[in-house]
This record gives sequence, C-alpha cells and structure tokens, in this order.
Amino acid sequence: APGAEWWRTAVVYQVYPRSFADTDGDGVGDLRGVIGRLDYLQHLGVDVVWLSPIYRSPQDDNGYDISDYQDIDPTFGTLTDLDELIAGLHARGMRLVMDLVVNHSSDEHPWFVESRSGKDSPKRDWYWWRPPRPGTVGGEPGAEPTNWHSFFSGSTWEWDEASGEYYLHLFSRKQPDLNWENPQVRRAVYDMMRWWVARGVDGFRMDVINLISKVVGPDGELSDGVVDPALPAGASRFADGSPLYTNGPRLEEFLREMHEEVLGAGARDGEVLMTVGEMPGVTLELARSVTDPASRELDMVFTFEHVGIDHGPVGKWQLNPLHLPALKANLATWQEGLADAGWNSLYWNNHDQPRVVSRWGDDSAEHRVSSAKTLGTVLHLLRGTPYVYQGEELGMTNVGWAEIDSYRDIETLNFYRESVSGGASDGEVMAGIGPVSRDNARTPMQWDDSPHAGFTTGTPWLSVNPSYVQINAAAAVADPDSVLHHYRRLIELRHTLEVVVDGRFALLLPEHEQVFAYTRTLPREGPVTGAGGSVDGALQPRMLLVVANCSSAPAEVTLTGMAAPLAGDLLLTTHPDGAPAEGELVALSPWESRVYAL
Ligand code: ISL
Repeated sequence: APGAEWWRTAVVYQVYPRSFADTDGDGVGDLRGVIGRLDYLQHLGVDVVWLSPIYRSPQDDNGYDISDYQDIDPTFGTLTDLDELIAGLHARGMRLVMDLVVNHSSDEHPWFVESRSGKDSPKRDWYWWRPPRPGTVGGEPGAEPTNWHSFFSGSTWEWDEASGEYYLHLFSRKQPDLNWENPQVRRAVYDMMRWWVARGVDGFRMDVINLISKVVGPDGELSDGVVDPALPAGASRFADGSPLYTNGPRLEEFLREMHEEVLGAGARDGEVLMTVGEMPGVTLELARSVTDPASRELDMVFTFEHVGIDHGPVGKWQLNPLHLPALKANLATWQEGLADAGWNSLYWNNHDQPRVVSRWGDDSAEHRVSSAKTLGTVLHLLRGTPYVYQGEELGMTNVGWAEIDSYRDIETLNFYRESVSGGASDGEVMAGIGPVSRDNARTPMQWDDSPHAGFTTGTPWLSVNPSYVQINAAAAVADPDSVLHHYRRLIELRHTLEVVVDGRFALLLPEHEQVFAYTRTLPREGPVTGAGGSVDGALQPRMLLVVANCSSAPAEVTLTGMAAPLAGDLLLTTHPDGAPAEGELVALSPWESRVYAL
C-alpha cells in the first residue's frame, strides 16, 4: 500500500559520525556523541538519520573501507552503543538508515586477506584479479590490465607481487572491488544485510551501488577506456574507464535479487525499509526504472547531475560559477522525469560535496543567512525526499584552507600529489582544491562558541572552521530568524501539506538568471488531506508557488497568470518585511524567497 511508503513524507538527516560529536576526547566523533544529540535532531523535525559508516575499518577513506561489516569500529563505540542509538531514535519516532559499502571492502577484510593468499584461494574469485597485460612485466608502468583512472588518482590496479596478479580498486588501493559476478559474494552481502535488519535498522544508503556490475567479455576480460582526445597529451597515462563499470549490464538484476532476498515486505515484521542508491553517472532512464516500485529494486537514488553542473572541463577540481538556468533545467528534468514513476532524492550537500552556501549561495556576513535559507527553500519544496547534511541547517561554510597540510581527505591528498608530480604548481592545485575538497564538508560540527566549537575536549582530527564563533547550533537555536528555524519550518511544511509531498512540479521563468520560481499543484478533484493524515483538509492548499532570488542583487519578475496566488497566503518568507506583490509583479531583495499558497 502506498501509505506504507513512509519515506515519501520523510526528511533525512545525514550524520558523518567522525565529525559530529566526540564524547571521549580523542578528537573523533562517536556513537555516544550522536546519542547525546538526538533531542537536537528531534527539535529540527527530521524523520530519519543516515549514518555514514561506523563499521570496523582501517579508516583509509574514513570508514568507506570496511574490514568487518558486522562490528563497530572502536573509534566510534560498540554494538551496544549502536543498539542504544536505534532505541533512542525509535523512542522519538525516528528511524536509522545505515551506509552499505559493498562495491568494495577494505584490503584488511578477512575475505580479501584470504583472496590475496594465492591464486588457488577459495576466495580468489571474490575480488577482481587479473594478470599483467600480455607482453609486459607486472608492476611496471603500462602493465596494468586496463588503463582505468582511479577515482582517487593513479591506476585502478594494484600489483600484488606475492600472488603475481593485479587486483582492481576503483577507489583507493585499500578498497579492493568485490566481484558481484560471484554468487557467493552476493549471498554473503545479503546475509550481512539481513543481520542488520534483524538488529533494527530501517534501511540502507548504498555506496556507489551502480558500480557493482562491470562489463565483462566472454572470457572474463575487462577492456580499456577510451582516452579523451581533448586532454593535453601526457596529462595522464590513464583513461576514463567509467563506461565499463558504471550502470553495468547486470546492475538491475543484482538489485532485484537483493530486494527479493533482503528488502521485500516482511523483512522485519512487515516493516517497510527505505533504500537509496548512490549512483554517480546514473541516467534519468535508469533512475526511473530502478525507483519504479513495480521494478522492486530501490526506493530512490542519488543523482550527481545537478552537483556536477558547475564542473569544468577537467572535472570537479575546476569549478565554474553557477549558471542558474542550467541548474533549474536539470532539476526540472528530474522532477518531470520521475513524476509518474519513481521517486527523487533531493540534496545539495553530503560528506563529499562542498558547502552549498559557499558554492552557490553567498557566504559573506551580509548574505549568508538569507542565501542558506533560500537554497534550502528551493530544494525542500521540490517533490522527493530531502536530505540535510549535518551543519547545513546552520548555514555552515567552506573552510577552503590554502595549505595542503591542513587537509586529511585521501581524494584531496592523492590529487595534490598526482598534480604536483605532473608539474602543476602548489598555488594552481590549491586554487582547485580550496573550493571543492571533501574536507569542506568534514570540518567538525559547530555546536557552540567554546573551544573547538564544542565538538571535542581533545584535539579534533580535522581543524574546526574558525567561523564557529558566529555560526553554531547554540546561537541558531536561540535566534528565531536563524537558518535552523527556517529549516524546521520547511520540514514542518512537508509534514503537514500534501501539496509538498505530491504536487506536480512546473518550472516558471526557465531562462531567468537570478530567480528560481516554480509551482507545485495537486489535481483539482478529490479530497486533500494532510501529508500525515492529521491536518484539517480545509487548510490544505492545492497549489504552492515558490519564488526565490538566488543572487546577491535585487531582482524583479513578472509571473504571468499568477496574480491570484500572489494575493494568497504567504506561507514562508526569508524577508518578513518584503514588498508585497503588485499584481503579477514581484520585487525581491537579494536572496529573498517566498512561498505562496493557494
Ligand atoms: O567525491 C566524489 C566527487 O566529489 C565522488 O567521486 C565520490 O568519490 C563518489 O561519489 C563515491 O562516493 C562514495 O564512495 C566513495 C567514498 O569515498 C565516498 O565518501 C562515498 O560517498 C568510496 O567508498
């Protein structure tokens, strides 16, 4: 029954535990830190916590390299702490979604240790082992089985001298890819997932799940990626292999099998689980197929198209200024594309993305608060399930350090090393890293204005952003005009208005370079009840109009045919003393946004 799909009315909050709250003074956040902040999350009004990985891990990629899927890393606590976290969430009517990282494991996972032990190991085929390219000597440049470039720089292949073959790692060399072609691997993953479901988790966020099916030739061969002719000669001897491992031929088959084995109704006493697949490079067509409930695969996916919209020709390390019409067009395509089948996830931020207020807002003292509120408004009133990344509700900003020594992220450090050894200057490389490094998202959560922002009594693993003196949760809770209270109201709108959950999306003024405007509309016929079923139908609007100035200059728009809605209720605004609309004409201050109901 559609009513059982609770995630359609939910808002998810992502906790990156390492940077959330530290209770034992070791400078790294922990599960007891999350437990201690549940009242804060309840006050914000979120329904679900997605917890980035807390499993046993050597922490080469901050827990996205797992050496035991069924235990907690001592840095974060114990299984007993996790049980207490689940109980604390459930007692408050909230749910827990765990990160599932099964495209790869850690190289220290016993599965890989055994696989590596020799060509005859019974687990050899659990990972991707391949001989050197014919006519070459293993370990020498050019001997790699394919020319693929790793997400984290260098080759995707690591030479293992002892067993005389290479293994595949799309990410770091400590993250070997699991071989999903092997049914034993899939069975082990499903068993592990069932164990977590039985323990009480309410769903999974699946790390790079669209990379699990590789393109394999008839004799098991993997093939070279095509070298981009636009790249300067000698830029890198590696090529983009992504078409050979992204959205692969067996992906949907594997997802259907996982659904049948683990996720189907009745997984735990008839509880409905929530699933979201992280899918860099997913197409709209594939997303629709995967998230159509009839397919029985996943509930929603994370697309990367909108967060790639400002990438330069060489990718994320060269960000361009945002061209608003392009962002609007992309979001509109996904809103329309998944209107009748499938479901969107809505996000600006996560632990891999720079802070949105610095990236697409204006983090100057003058505009930080209103730009954070306005970006929150345009995202949260779209159709789909919104995700709030820790600190986003405070309008936390990029830290953008100028020195490489301040950074800890493996992607950033590897990119720096590769670029500098390729001849680029420190200044050039740091100019790319500052605005986009993943560490911008990973500086510790800013709780108050005490030392280290109240995150730890020790030395934080990554320095706090000096902005904590002004930007912190204690100040935001105390200020009724804070970004935090604006996010609370947005979340409340989703919980109370059916039009926010189900209304059909229509983009207005697609070419406007400053203003993001759209409507959400419910059908004219039929009763309208609250999203939670508890609100008086008479109070339910059938139409919302969102008008948002996404720029630091004033803007004026004429919303043809909108005079009536503009005379209606103003449900939410960033500027309570803004000039009322005159007929169809709306004048907006910098970063002013309004939500009208009809
Ligand atoms: O960070 C990225 C872009 O800025 C992506 O390339 C990212 O590496 C990719 O989206 C996959 O991310 C996920 O898997 C990685 C892990 O490092 C990320 O933190 C995780 O979100 C490998 O497990």
